[in-house]
Order: sequence, then structure tokens, then C-alpha cells
Amino acid sequence: MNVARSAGILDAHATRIGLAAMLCAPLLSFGAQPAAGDFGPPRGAPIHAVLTSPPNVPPPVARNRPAKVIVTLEVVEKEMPISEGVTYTFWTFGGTVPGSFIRVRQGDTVEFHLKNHPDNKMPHNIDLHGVTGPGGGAASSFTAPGHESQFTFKALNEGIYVYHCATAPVGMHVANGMYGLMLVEPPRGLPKVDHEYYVMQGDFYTTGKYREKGAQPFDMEKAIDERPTYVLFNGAEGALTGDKAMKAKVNETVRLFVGNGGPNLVSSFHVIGAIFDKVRFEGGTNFQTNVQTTLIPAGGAAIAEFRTRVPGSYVLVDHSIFRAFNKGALAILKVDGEPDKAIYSGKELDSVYLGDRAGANLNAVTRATASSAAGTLSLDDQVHAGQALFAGTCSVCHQGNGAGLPGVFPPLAKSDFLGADTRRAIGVVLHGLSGKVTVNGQEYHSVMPPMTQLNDDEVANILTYVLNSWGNPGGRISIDEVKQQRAAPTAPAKASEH
Ligand code: HEC
Ligand SMILES: [Cu+2]
Repeated sequence: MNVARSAGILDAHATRIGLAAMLCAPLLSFGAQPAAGDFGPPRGAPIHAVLTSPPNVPPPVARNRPAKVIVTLEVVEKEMPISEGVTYTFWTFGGTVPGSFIRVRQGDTVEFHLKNHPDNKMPHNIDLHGVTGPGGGAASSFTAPGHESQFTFKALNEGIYVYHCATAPVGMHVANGMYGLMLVEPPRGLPKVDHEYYVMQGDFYTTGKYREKGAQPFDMEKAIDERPTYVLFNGAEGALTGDKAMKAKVNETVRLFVGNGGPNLVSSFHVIGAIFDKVRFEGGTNFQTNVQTTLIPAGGAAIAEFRTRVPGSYVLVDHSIFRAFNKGALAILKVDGEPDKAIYSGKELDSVYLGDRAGANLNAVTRATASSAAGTLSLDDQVHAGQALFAGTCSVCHQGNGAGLPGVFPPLAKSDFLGADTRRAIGVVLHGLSGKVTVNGQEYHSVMPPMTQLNDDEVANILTYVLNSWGNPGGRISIDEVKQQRAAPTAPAKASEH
């Protein structure tokens, strides 16, 4: 293995090292992994690097000589959606979170231009982990708004490297989305695959709660306490779900360049339903095979590869699993093609498991938010928004058709408990329900956890949907009613007291 992988490096050196060294190859390669490589001065005309926005990756370098490569990256501060109906002012390298993907070849001399857009408010710089030199370029690249800096480095080590802003307060610049990846290809490039994608995790801190609507400012205190409001792949909830899911066909090879910008959290990166055939963990040269979950440190990256074998939706998560289902750390790779029953028999997990987190049908929620803000919220708006939210929040237990599961989860369809006092349901959702409860003549003695992740408008819309579905009595729950109940000092609802 070592011999084979070192051969490329040795070839590149061959002209200078000579035949004698070639004969010693097995000895040299023992314990001497290809380390830093300076393959001499750049040759040929300078090249402008192709930069791509996530999840796209620039094409392979496909060059057999070191070159001078010019990279121009512009810092843009801009407000973008972070979740449905929620915006955040991101600071970006190239207008996206994560920033533009940079791809060069080991031995290249990179002339780096950092531009700070004149409309920006802050100075910025860049620390590239693939740079050998103090600060990874930080001091040389400090740039005020409306200015441009230039510095040059030689890409000595191959691998996948994080870059990030390192201007004070550093944590805040990183938390606002200032990170990305640079791939330094080995001289002979990486093995060919069918798809390469760029995915990067980050944690975000807003003053409002998870999914609280409107423009949300950065919360420094939460950031210091490491209590993120969002944990996201590619800077927004739904950045890689629904129409924006990554795609492949059955029996193709997929290579994921996965980074973690942090600023705080370490990622337990996992793809539900797939096993990584190969992971270059920590972005290093060695790889591990047959990996289920790989740890990606803040400020680190990995290259994960696998072959798609069974069609379906593969969900990328941080397996610190509350982050996936309650903070947004979820992305999808959609694999199309013919099923292979010998490998997997069928019955897809997709809809209920993901619910609204798949982000396919949250348009109704956005519409309801907009009409609520405009004061024109209709029953119809509430029912449609509530339907989408019910699918993601309540249907796992009460089922999509409201029928529940006999003896386990009571029905919401034609529920006499619900019908007897529709306002009581607000308290059930806000505070949970435990103890004995009799619904349509059947006794349940279980626990419904409080749905504390829901906002007032979400609770109002869900319950309005429930009241107007499956033969229930109809009616409307207003946001104000929910607000009042939330403010009222109540103990968790006890079913047996009613
Ligand atoms: C984790 C499973 C679970 C989830 C999720 C859940 N419930 Fe429940 N729910 C229960 C259980 C269990 C009970 C009965 C509790 C008991 O036995 O005291 C219940 C009871 C109820 C009741 C009163 C009984 C009835 O059938 O009328 C209502 C109303 C209700 N849930 C509404 C909701 C709504 C709306 C949501 C979504 C916002 C939701 N639940 C989410 C498990 C769940
Ligand atoms: Cu910055």
C-alpha cells in the first residue's frame, strides 16, 4: 500500500532524485508518507482558479506540472435565509456559506487576492489551513472594506483544508459563516469518481429561538456558552433538501468533501443508510475503510467516499442527533435507479422519518407567516401551514391520518377528548400530557412530551389544522390564545385531572 501510494511522489521527484533513489523506493516509503513536496518553480502561464459555490466542486486539476494559480475571493456581507421565514446577516467568502471551493495541485504557487466589498462594514482576512507560514496568511490578508490584499504561498502538502476568517472577534466572524474548503490535489490527482460534492457544517447563534421568524441577530452570549440555535449543513436549513438535494444514480461513486467550520461543535458525520467505503479522516493522507460515522473537528475536514447501491433518499446528519432533528443538521443525497432487492428489500423510511425537515412543502408555512405579518391570516392559510408542520411534528406518534396507534398513541381524528374542550389542546401541545386519559372509550396511560420547539404561530396553525381535519368539529386557534396560555403559569397538563 505505502509503496504504491508513494510512487506518484517519487515519480515527480524522479528527475532530481535519480535512479538510485528509485531503487530504494520500498525503503524510503517505509514510514515516510509523502509529506511536504516542493516540485520546483511554477511552469507555464499563470492559471486563474475555477471557484465553485457549494455543493459544487471545481473539476480536477488534470495538470502534470506545478503552476502559478491566481485565486480571487471576495468577502460579501449579506442577509440570507437561514431557515423558512428566518433571515440572518452572513459574512461570506464569495457570497455563500460555506465559501467558494478552491482546488489546486500540490506544488502550485498560489497568488491569493482577497477583496473586501465596499458595502461591507467589517475588515476581514483569511487563514488557510493549507498554507505553510505564520497565521496561514491571516496577517498578510487583513483587508478593510473597499480594499484588496494579495499574498503568495506554495501548496506544499496535499489534502483537504479548511480556510476561515481570523479577524477579531474571530469567533464571531466564523460564526457568521466565514469558512470554506481548499483541496490540494496530489500530483496525480484523486481517483476518478462519478460525483463530488462540497458539504460543510457550521453552528449558528441567534437571539431568537430555533425557527423564530424574522431577521435574527447574532447572539454572542449563546456563542460563548456554545449553545447553538442552529446546526447546519451549507449555511441554511433546507440548503441540501427537497429540490436542492444532492443527486446520484445507483451504482455510482460519490465523494464528499466534508468540512466543519464550527466555530464550536465537533461533528459526528453520518449518512443514514450508507457505509463509507473509504474515509480520509481529518483530511489526512491515510484512509480508513468501512466507516459508519466519522468525527470532523471544528476547523477540520474529511473526504468520504462510497458507492451507491440502493435507490432512495440518504440523509446526511450530525449524529449528535438532536442537532439533526431540532437544529437543522440534515441534508439529502437522492439516489435514483432500479432497486436491488438482494441488497435491500424495500419500504422506504423517507416521509415520516424526515417530516417537514425534508423541507419539501414548507411553502405553506412561509405563506402563513407572510399573511400573519400583513394581518390577513385566513383559516385556509392556517390549515395549510398546520398540515405541513403536523407532518413533521405530530404524525410520528398520532399518524398522518390522525388515527393514532391503538393503546399507544390516542387518535386525534374524531377524538372526544379533543372535541370536549378544544382550548385544552393548546396546553397539551405546550406543556405535554401524562397520566391516564380516555379517548373514544379507550384508555391511554402514557406520556406526550411538551412540544417546546414550536412557536406560538406554529402551535396555532397545527391545532387549527387538527380541528379542521378527519371529521373534527372545526374552529380556529389564534396565535394570541397560544401566547396567553404560554404566559400563564401552568403545571404540565395532567390527563387524569380532566
Ligand atoms: C412522541 C409522541 C407524541 C407526539 C410527537 C405528539 N403526541 Fe400528542 N399524545 C401523545 C400521547 C402518548 C398522548 C396521550 C398521553 C397520555 O396518555 O396521558 C397524546 C395526547 C394528545 C392529545 C390529547 C388526546 C387526544 O387524542 O385528543 C392531543 C390533543 C394531542 N396529543 C395533540 C398532539 C399534537 C397537536 C401534536 C403535535 C404538535 C402531538 N400531539 C405530538 C404522544 C405524542
Ligand atoms: Cu471576517
